Amino acid sequence: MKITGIELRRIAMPLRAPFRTSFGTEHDRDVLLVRVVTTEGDGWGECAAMTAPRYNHEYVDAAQDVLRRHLIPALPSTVDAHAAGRAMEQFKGHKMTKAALETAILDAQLRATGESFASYLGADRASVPCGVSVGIADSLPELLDTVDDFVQQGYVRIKLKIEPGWDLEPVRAVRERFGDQLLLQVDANAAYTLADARHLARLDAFDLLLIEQPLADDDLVQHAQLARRLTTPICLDESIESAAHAAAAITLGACQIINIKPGRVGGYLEARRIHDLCRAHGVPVWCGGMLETGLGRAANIALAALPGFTLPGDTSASNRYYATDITPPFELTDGHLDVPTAPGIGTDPVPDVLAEVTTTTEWIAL
Ligand code: NPQ
Ligand code: MG
Repeated sequence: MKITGIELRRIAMPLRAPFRTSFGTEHDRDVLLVRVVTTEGDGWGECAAMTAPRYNHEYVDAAQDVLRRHLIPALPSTVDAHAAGRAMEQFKGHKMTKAALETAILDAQLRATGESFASYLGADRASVPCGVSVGIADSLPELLDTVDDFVQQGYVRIKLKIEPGWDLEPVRAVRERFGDQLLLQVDANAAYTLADARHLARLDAFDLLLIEQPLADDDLVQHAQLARRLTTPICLDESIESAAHAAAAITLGACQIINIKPGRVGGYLEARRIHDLCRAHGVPVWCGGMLETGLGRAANIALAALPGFTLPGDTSASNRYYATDITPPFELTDGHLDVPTAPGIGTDPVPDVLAEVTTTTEWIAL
């Protein structure tokens, strides 16, 4: 497969409601889309990076810059996803950016051979159960209304974003209102330190599925120390950027569960390696989310259908975040989303919608 050119397209997607986490409040999603044009057809990839380097060090302008200056020029003239991955290894970091390019190439390659992401990755289910991530609210009544709405919509698991000052009370309120049967977990996005261990242990009373990324991303050893002081299982998100990190975290006892986001770990090939490693070690995994449009969402749903994804993911419906998605919307049926079966990622942008949200396009001829 030869790439003739690559389009870097920036789109601005207004969020239906602001999304607040321990690292800030987002009102719009500024997304970089990569479209590779090859001798065999096109392929799409979506970059998970945010506008500002708050979740991790990556940000959208940096992603576009490193693609243009380094990653795209390093691609071999004949390429597939594995060859692209190898060609990009010489550059440090920028996993979300590498993932977007690798995904676009994998999409083109699979569309050309007529195979779906789900089939290629090894999915064994036709639909996946979905959870939803609930932002930090202004008040407990507001939070309970929001959670109630998601429960009514059929989400099978609720994740509450927490931070110091918004942790025990919201969890207690949701447990009291919705009962012990509700699958409930929390995500701190690295907002605590080991000095908070005694406080975090008070969450043990609420029978949570897990606590996600309580401590700093580079603090595997302290996560292992915290794990010994909690009965609530620790799940790592930001800390895991590769299969090697996953192996280290498991060996150290830094986590009992791993959140796999293909962007964060450099693409679907590395995501599958982490899945395989965790499965071999009996470590449950689930698919995280980065407020993807339908393009990123489609591929994530395929990944979430692999056998080791034994916990519901943040693979919510399109309308969780967007009034109008750039693809036909993913809609919940009985708390599940259907895994796309068409070749490649299995969906396409709607041209009119895509044109409407596009802010810039850059064409790089190869
Ligand atoms: C997480 N996602 O699991 C992330 C963090 C996150 C669904 O909770 C804009 C773009 C805002 C990406 C806010 C969920 C975001 C974002 C939070 C990702 O940690
Ligand atoms: Mg997280």
